[in-house]
Amino acid sequence: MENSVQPKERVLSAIQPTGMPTLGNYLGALKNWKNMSEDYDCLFAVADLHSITVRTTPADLRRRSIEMYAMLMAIGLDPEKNILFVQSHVPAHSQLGWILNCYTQFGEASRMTQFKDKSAKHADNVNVGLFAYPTLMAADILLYQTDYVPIGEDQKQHLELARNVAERFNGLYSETFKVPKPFIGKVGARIKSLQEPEKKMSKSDTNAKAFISLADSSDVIAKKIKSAVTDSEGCVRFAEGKDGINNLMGIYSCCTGKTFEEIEAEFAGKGYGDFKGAVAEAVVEELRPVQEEFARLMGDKAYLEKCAKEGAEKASRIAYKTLSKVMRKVGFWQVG
Ligand code: ATP
Ligand code: LTN
Repeated sequence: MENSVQPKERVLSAIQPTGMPTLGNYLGALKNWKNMSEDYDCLFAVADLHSITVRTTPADLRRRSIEMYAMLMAIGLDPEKNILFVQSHVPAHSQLGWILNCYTQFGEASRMTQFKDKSAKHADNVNVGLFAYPTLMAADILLYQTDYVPIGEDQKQHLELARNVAERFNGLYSETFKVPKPFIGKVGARIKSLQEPEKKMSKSDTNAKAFISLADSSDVIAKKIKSAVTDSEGCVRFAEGKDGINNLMGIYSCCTGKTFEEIEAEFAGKGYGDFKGAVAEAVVEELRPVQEEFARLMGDKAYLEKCAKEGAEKASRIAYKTLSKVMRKVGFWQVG
């Protein structure tokens, strides 16, 4: 229908500034963000409030937040076309997060596997924020009446909780929140650790050989891929029990656009050495333009600040509409 301009559907996602993003974050999340940014009305956030659930130093938090913001722009997200903002710059997130805590059951939050994993990993600091992490994430999403949330598979359970909380609130009062849907890319959804390929690649892994950081040089990338754990079969094919090779095939496929069949044909009769060399080259080529743009942006802090300020203003305008509706429905005394 030529004459009716449909409003674009809305997309929101966020990433924690807990370190330089990894190839897993990039292929599983950020690249999808870029792909969606043309066709949807998008908001992307640096989830700094979430990142203090794990202890960090003030200097690291500040630097990593700036770096993550610059990285969003470096992967090609345009601050004029998308809303790029930092979560703590929009207080409505904390405000709605608190309210949603009161509409989420202790039992359902206790079932979150990320909470169980993170409390085992940081046994000396199992704080209430870690437990309430998914309700703050629900607030991030629900404030913007979001249609789709691009995430890696590890966040599916959190999104399910956000949907349940939204439905519960809508049922108790009246239609307030749009119930969001997950958007999970096919291949990059779960990039694995290079050292323990049964685990996901994670930027907070203590073993730097397990992940490729978007800041790694070509040499470092090649070395890490060369030392990736594989198996003794010596044949490049996707199969059960070949987690290491499956993972490298996934990475190669994401970077080159080739299917698994094409990759198997390309490396038929060749060893893992050849294959790893090709994977390294493909990753280096994929990351080169991102790294160059990142370096340029980090040299212009004033511009980054200006964009973050404008992003927060645009996000706040949308967020406060939902927040005031929620506050009215709950029954808070509203004056003025
Ligand atoms: P941390 O190690 O600090 O817990 P993380 O590397 O797991 O962090 P997050 O900031 O929690 O990354 O996630 C950012 C986005 O990247 C999320 O959408 C998440 O689903 C996605 N993601 C994280 N790790 C992977 C991975 N290995 N493969 C694919 N997607 C991933
Ligand atoms: N919990 C997510 C980061 C995150 C997020 C969000 C993702 C915070 N708020 C809202 C999507 C939508 C993570 O750890 N990957």
